[in-house]
Amino acid sequence: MITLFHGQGSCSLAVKAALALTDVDYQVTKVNLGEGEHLSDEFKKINPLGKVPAIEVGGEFLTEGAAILLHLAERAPNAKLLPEEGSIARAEAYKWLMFMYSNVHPHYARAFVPGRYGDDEADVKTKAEDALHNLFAMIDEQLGDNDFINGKELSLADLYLMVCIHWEGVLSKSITGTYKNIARYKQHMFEQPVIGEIYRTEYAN
Ligand SMILES: N[C@@H](CCC(=O)N[C@@H](CS)C(=O)NCC(=O)O)C(=O)O
Repeated sequence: MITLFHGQGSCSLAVKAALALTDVDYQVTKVNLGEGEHLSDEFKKINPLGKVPAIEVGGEFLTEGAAILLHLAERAPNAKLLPEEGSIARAEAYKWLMFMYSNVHPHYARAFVPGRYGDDEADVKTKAEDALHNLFAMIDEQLGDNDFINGKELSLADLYLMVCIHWEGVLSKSITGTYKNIARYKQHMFEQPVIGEIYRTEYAN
């Protein structure tokens, strides 16, 4: 049994989607970010950084979304969350996963909570939004006619990209209103039964 510590609407949605795509036994424990539960002493025993996602597996805690996703892909190979081991396609999937985690996510953090990153919040947010649009323009180009970020097959990188698109409401210029390949991609992802359901039910309870 895996327990996912999940913040509603947060990057841990990628892990929630990955778990739902596998045959792994899991349960979700909600961490209310709005009420600061992630900053409690109790949660900091799970992740000293006070961030979601985290999973508990076999009495051990694992943090960092990318590490968790990669672990799930290894643990549930039947779910085919990554292309064939050793292939260039798999390396490309890693690249896009890291692209989201190390480029896109940090700029979103600045757009969501600019006051953490500088005294001139408007300036921090504007620069973050500009950087995000540069990154999404690259993603839009990569998507081209592809159904998924890596080409024809879904991979872990898509699960994280969906979260990054889902956050577009914090931006003054929307992503799906600006990039037509991304808009088509989002629609296509919503039509995937498991992923569509995860997003449709995320705010249901
Ligand atoms: N590098 C971490 C970043 C996790 C992260 O930033 N999580 C956000 C939610 S998307 C969070 O818990 N934020 C709470 C806070 O920073 O106060 C990972 O990829 O797991």
